Amino acid sequence: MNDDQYYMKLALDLAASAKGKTNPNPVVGAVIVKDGVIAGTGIHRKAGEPHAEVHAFKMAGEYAEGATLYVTLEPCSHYGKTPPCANLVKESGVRRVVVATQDPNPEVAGRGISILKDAGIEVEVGVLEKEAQRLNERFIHNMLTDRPFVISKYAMTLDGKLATHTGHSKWITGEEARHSVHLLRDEVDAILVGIGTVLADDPSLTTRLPEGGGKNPIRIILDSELRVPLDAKVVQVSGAKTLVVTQENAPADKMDLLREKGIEFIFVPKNETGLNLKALMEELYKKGITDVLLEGGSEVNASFLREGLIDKYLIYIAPKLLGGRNSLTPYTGMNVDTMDEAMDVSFSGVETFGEDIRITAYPK
Ligand code: AOF
Ligand code: ZN
Repeated sequence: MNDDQYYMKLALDLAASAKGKTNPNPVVGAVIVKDGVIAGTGIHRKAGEPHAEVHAFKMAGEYAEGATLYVTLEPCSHYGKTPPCANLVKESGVRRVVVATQDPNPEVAGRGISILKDAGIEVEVGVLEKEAQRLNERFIHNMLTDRPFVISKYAMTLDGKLATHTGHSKWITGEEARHSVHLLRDEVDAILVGIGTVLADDPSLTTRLPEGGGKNPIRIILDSELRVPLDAKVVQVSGAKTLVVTQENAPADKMDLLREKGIEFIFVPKNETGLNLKALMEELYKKGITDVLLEGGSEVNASFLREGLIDKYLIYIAPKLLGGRNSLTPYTGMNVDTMDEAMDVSFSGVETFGEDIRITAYPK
């Protein structure tokens, strides 16, 4: 690892510490180095608050003169909730700027880099670029598609089952794996499940961390026939907002009773395969939802897969075998006839949680 990579890695680690806390903004870290000494560090902590560079320059003070700035995302060039960082960098006196990756925000998209170059600052782009893009995969996806980033998460046995043939599924994975799921819930804006999962498991879909704290994502229930029971935990357990996705002609009296409980509705038209999920995703993004943890069941998972709406897979695998001719698998509703029609993914990593493993994968 050379010096540039070393300091960029530090900036990326700083940025990563704010993952899930900056939505809809990206995570960004900045490090200012003068004569081989770190003079300033900064993290963008929350949308609406100062950008990473602002904190780093505040710390560096006069040491910024002639220094190198390492920043994980191109300094911004626009007036958003905060003024352009490129101007601040230009006036700081830094001699060199190392950027991991360009900002995909159409309001920036290279303009920040141009401002710096035009000011005679030496700019290098692309140091640890892949890592920086992975770290902001959610933000980049939002900017390019105007849709939330969808993560398909499920826990299965080593023989690919989500439950026994009787439907029993508590628990497939152990405590450590389940804890990691609560950390995920704390990071995302929303969790989405189908009504089948609500009826079968009655989950509360809240974030429960033993160390306390944590934020509850919005609970989204796909329920085209409005079958959600009034005594379901997603209705009764407070502390998290619930959005029910149904059709405009759903029974008004039941909607009124649910509204009294604080439930909100999104109306989405049906198409041949069920609710129009692309339309739903666009609607959710307009409401400010930037990422969705898709937590099943296997029919809803299959609908998202068929529509090409899954952006990442987090697959927990427990060292257990269940068998069962008709036991559910993660995407039961999808029927592929021949191998050449299979959905291809690429594995990107494997982690261990107690006795379980988690595979991270992306669509190919
Ligand atoms: C940076 N450094 O630390 C961040 C940047 O509304 P604002 O003013 O906060 O602007 C948000 C946009 O600024 C965001 O969409 C992205 O393009 C950029 N974020 N840029 O130079 C930072 N967080
Ligand atoms: Zn900025």
